[in-house]
Amino acid sequence: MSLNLFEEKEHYQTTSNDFKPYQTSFCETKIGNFVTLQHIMFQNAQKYSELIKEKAKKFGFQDCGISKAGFLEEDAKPLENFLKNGFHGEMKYMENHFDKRLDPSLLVPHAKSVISLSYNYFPKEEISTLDNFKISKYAYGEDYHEVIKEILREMVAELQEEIGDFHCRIFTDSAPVLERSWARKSGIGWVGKNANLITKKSGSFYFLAEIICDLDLQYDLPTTDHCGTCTKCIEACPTDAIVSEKIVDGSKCISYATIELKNEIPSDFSKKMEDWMFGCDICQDVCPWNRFSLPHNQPKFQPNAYLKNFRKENWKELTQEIFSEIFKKSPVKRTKFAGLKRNIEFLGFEVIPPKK
Ligand code: B12
Ligand code: SF4
Ligand code: SF4
Repeated sequence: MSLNLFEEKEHYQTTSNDFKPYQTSFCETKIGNFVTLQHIMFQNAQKYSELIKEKAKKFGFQDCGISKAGFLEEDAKPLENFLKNGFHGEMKYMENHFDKRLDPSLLVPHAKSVISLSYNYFPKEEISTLDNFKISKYAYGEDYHEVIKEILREMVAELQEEIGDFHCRIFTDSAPVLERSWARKSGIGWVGKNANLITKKSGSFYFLAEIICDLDLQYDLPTTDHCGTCTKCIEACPTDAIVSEKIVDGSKCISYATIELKNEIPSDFSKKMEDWMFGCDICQDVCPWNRFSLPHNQPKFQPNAYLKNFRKENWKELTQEIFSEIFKKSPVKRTKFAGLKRNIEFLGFEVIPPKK
């Protein structure tokens, strides 16, 4: 609609020499309408953005930032290089939808805005690592895909009640969306040297999610990078998977080997796993910004009694039945029983000192 009014304005400018009085007043009214409409659109964008951020807080999101949907120019080359170098290993899905990954309007028709959200998963208490295999903090409780999507659905329903119907799709690690790039663009944090998105006030132990919608909104600006001269994550990574600043060779990452890889774990990982049986938190645990992480308050992310009490011996005796019981709703389901068993067997019972 605004485009039509804009065309009227162009018409007024090019034919202004032979105007008859009544035509002038007609066009002036149109320009007046155009300015008024623009003003209303601006006010709505501001009002809706404020409302979205209020709702994000109400629904428990840690941060919310908004970007204009469009082509992610700066990220095209890093993504291309990531794939060219085979850093995705056997994650073949990463090769699909290259264009959609860089431009959400190809994924969500008429997309105008990307609302990025972060959801804290930092636990109050860590599971003991004494005589135990390690599991990444993000996998202590129920599967975040389910938990966050449910929250997003409720949040969108409330927004639609107040704003009126708008078209949108919700995502969390569930589609070809460069989630860290959008979160960076909308100022939630910066991409650390460990490639994770980091926020000054809360570190990096949070999930990312998006609402991609056809609303015109008010857009946020990226924040600054606060890694400085620190290189703790690069030094601590036991497999040297952080090949350069902000670039992780996924195929070398323990998270990939224990979760994504379907085949045998390559011998290159031998004696480097530091007892991680599902995921890896090393490059985040050593990050000074994670001193500011505060515990989440999502009951569904609490570990169950098995996870709290199991020790290496128990994991070694794990059966399909117990696996199904412990990980009924957990993201660990992704590896299946055979995958977790493979990881545990790979780790064996060696005690490997952490990398200095
Ligand atoms: C594939 C994948 C993996 C792979 C590959 C990791 C990787 N670095 O790409 C593996 C299995 C190894 C993995 C591991 C983990 N993952 Co993962 N993963 C993904 C997934 C599905 C896609 C990521 C992707 O597109 N990678 C391709 C590269 C090119 O993209 P990128 O790293 O996101 O993009 C950055 C680079 O391009 C970088 N960059 C590099 N050079 C340059 C240069 C310039 C100029 C610019 C501008 C940018 C830039 O900046 C981009 C962001 O702006 C996302 C979900 C999603 N759809 O986005 C989750 C996601 C990134 N993972 C997540 C998590 C939590 C993890 C783990 C911490 C889990 C764990 N504890 O085991 C680890 C962390 C490992 C690490 N240090 O990165 C979260 C990250 C949350 C956060 N705070 O950042 C995400 C967003 C899932 C979610 N919805 O919460 N993951
Ligand atoms: S998650 Fe672990 S293996 Fe992967 S980059 Fe970080 S420290 Fe390295
Ligand atoms: S450990 Fe240091 S270099 Fe790595 S992400 Fe954190 S601040 Fe940046």
